[in-house]
Amino acid sequence: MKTIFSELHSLQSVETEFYRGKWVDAFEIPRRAELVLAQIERAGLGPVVAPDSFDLAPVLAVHDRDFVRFLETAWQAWSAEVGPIPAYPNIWPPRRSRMIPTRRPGAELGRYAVDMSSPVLEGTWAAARAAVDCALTGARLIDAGEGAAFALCRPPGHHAGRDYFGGYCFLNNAAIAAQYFRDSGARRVAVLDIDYHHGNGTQDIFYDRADVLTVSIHGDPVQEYPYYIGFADETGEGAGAGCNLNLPLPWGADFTAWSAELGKGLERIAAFAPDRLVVSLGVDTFEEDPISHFRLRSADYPQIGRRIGELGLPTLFVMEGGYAIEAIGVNAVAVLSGFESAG
Ligand code: OKP
Ligand code: ZN
Repeated sequence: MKTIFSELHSLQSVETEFYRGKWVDAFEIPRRAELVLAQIERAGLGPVVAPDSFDLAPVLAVHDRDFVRFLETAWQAWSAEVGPIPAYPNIWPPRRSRMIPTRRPGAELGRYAVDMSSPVLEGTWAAARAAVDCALTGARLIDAGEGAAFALCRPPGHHAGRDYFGGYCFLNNAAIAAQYFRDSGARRVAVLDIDYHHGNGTQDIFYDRADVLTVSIHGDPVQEYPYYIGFADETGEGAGAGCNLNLPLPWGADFTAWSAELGKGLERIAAFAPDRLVVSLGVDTFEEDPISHFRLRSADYPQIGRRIGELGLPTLFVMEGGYAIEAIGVNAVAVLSGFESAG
């Protein structure tokens, strides 16, 4: 399959992140994408192509207009007031706030950011837009008849909701691609999120929708980020009732346990009979991941891809997490190769 990749990802780059009360070496670093790219070439997965440029319409089809305008202008406003230093929120609106716009970039940052994981830098908007372009180009390739494509997106996207960002994410690449599929004629689209962390942004975006099924296998939010969302009893609302499936697992879950949840997710997707599948591909389920607590091994990843491939659906893979630097390439490409072995 083709990989869609943009060098602009490297514009989102910080040395450190705030983790458990300390500034530590950042986990979500440009090298992650470079190592996945290197493994794609080593494994001969297929051609690597640059993304096409899309306008903002597909972004605005899932994200709130004021939120998008904020992200686009945040660096300019912040750096004009504070100087050319990374913008981190340090204040958030209390519950029941009236959400009246302010004139201060720091206050606006806290309105839209849900945590300190996603600093706004000079190149953040360009990097986030390039990641969206990768996902949309992959979707377009699939609409043109490719059976599968891999959007090597960075920064990741699945924690970005309609009007919020966080968890290393800014714009929800997978959700934007899923909506693009709908707008280009797919009647039903499924999103399968196999990143270790719950795809809260994707759930948020499609929660009241019957045309997009969202399925996520993840660390139980009672003990894992994003904590406040991702519980098993969140099943969708309104027209979307029954169209969200959360499959949380406790810390320490091994491939046997994980695999059983994958089976439930795949069964639900098959019953939904979508025209297109988007896979939020995180490999932070790996036993050596530094911020995660599942116990999958490298030998498990080809099987994951093969089982997804057995659905027989046109499938767009979108890169999300994975922080065990030495294994991210091998594990991510193993899923993709496994998928192709099912075809
Ligand atoms: C992004 B993706 C918890 C720190 C959480 C943010 C994690 C974002 C993961 N102690 N930091 O889903 O891989
Ligand atoms: Zn993750």
